[in-house]
Amino acid sequence: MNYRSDIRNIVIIAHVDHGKTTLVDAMLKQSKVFRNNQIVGELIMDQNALEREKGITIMAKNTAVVYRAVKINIIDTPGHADFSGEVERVLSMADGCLLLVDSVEGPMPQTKFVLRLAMKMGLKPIVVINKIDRRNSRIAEVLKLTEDLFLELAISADQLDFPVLYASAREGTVVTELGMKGNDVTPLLECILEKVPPPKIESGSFQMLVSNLAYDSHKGKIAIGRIWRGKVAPHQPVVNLGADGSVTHYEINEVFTYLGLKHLKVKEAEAGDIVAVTGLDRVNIGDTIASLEQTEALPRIEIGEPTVEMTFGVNTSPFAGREGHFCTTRQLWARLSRELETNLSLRVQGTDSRDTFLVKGRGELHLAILIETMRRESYEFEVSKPKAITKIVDGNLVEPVEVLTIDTKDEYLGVLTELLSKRQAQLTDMRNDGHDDVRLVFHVPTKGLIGFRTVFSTATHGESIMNHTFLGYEPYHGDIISTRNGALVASEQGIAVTYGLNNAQGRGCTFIEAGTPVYEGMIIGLNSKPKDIAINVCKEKKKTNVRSSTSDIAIKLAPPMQLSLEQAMDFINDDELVEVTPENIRLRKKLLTQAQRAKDRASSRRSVK
Ligand SMILES: Nc1nc2c(ncn2[C@@H]2O[C@H](COP(=O)(O)OP(=O)(O)OP(=O)(O)O)[C@@H](O)[C@H]2O)c(=O)[nH]1
Ligand SMILES: [Mg+2]
Repeated sequence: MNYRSDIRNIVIIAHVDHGKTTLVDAMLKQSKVFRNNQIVGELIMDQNALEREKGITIMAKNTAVVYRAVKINIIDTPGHADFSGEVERVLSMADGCLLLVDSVEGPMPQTKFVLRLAMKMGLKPIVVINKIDRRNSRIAEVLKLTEDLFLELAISADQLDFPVLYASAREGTVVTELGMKGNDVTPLLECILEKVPPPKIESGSFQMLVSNLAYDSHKGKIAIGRIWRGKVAPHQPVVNLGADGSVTHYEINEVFTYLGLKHLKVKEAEAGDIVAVTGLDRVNIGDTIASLEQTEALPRIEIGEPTVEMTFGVNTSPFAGREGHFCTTRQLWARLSRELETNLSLRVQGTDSRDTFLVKGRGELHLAILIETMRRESYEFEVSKPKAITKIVDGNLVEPVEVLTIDTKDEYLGVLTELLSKRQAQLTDMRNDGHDDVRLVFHVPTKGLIGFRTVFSTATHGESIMNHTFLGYEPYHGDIISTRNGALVASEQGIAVTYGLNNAQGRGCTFIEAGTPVYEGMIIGLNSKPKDIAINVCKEKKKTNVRSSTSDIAIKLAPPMQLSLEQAMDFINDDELVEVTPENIRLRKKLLTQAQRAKDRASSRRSVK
């Protein structure tokens, strides 16, 4: 067995926001991959529009820096639990991992989740305690907790022998001992060279595992992955070994390697390196590309199962087709099928209705990001309330359960415990920092978390942070009864006017402004009572000849509560839908007319009897 001493492959893993992408910034900036006058900004790798807007990484991405003539291939991963599939997909490319831990927050559920994966893959870990510049950092304690986590998760003894570095990714500094003054990230680069094993090279001819796909309008599909054996060059004949055992012949078109943010076109790449190749138009993630002489497939990538599902259907509202370019079943299906190629933890299946598909993902955010992306691409469709996916194991109904961590203040303890107990959550840990900051840890079924984020941020006035990570399956605990109030539902099609909306505000709060087109069955607000009520928001004030003393006073409406896509998904009940178009997010009853809804209520009453 040979090694390639001129390469190291590392993946950066951590809980959300612990500073992975910022640390990559620091490595890129120090390795001078930018021109001196180039303004590069922050979170350079988070290039996707939604990543920039939300300030989170959604997709795992490759980059590389050169240090002392060694190329370090770096894979940045998302820390949000909903995108765990992205981490699972890329781990096999690396030999080592940088586990980042925030010096204040310490190890969080997702830290444990990703570290467990990395240990299972046998990656050599380097611990980086990050954000040491934070005022209330508790570095010694965080290190102790991290060591405990390793004791729990390490599979072999040598995994317990990990180096620890201290970083301020934002300042671009890393030190090996606390108290040292940091200048740059050199200690990190040195540590990677020294501790991460160089890639092993097996003898034999070309073999690579596809871990990612990209598209280019000129080059077509781009397959990205690590070469395990041999060499690859442009125009080389290869076979692609698919999931179903299929063997397809291709000729490699171009070969690229990474450097900074660039793809470098190369004449040849060798085992141990991470490359992007073009010319294979039917390749999928998990496939092996191999030479004609040795057509052996590598083990496929294992991805965790989805936990949340919802339907995506053709828009059936009276406003269908007005705002989107892509509105048909065929277009919706084609788009979802395309998504399946790269979004590995997503599943799509048909339903009883040919215009509706069941889409399954790793959490509400995973699905919300897909919906938002499609709407920006000018798709128009309707989605149902997200639901936790139950399954039958050994004849028993089981459901997904998660660990929920909440960082909050003492004063919200009561309200949070009450809200969560209704959602079948069990408090498993509670830590007070001696002041009024508290960390609560719960076990909660996924179904109890659906719609919880909105309630949570209202209840704690936006002053608390929640995170949840998949734990496993447990016997079904029974249904959770929705406690949402009824909806204010438009009773007629037209344009909402101030007078009509003012009437609606007498019943509850409204979601739309005067001048908004509405249709019968559209939800325009939240009732302050449990039942739905239909209201004509297009109704003008009756004109009379008699002037009353108050008639000239303009009505002042309270500002509408405008729901974001995620809030809308959280808000709706099972008999409701969210209509998503490039321009609007509308809420509606599934059954649009009052007559249909009355009939449905009557028949469900009968079926209960
Ligand atoms: N004070 C301080 N803040 C930091 C440091 N490193 C990162 N941050 C901040 O922490 C926030 C999150 O940083 P990111 O680099 O986006 O974190 P991430 O781990 O990539 O997050 P995800 O990809 O969404 O999981 C940003 O506001 C950073 O500016 C640090 O060393 N010190
Ligand atoms: Mg990131």
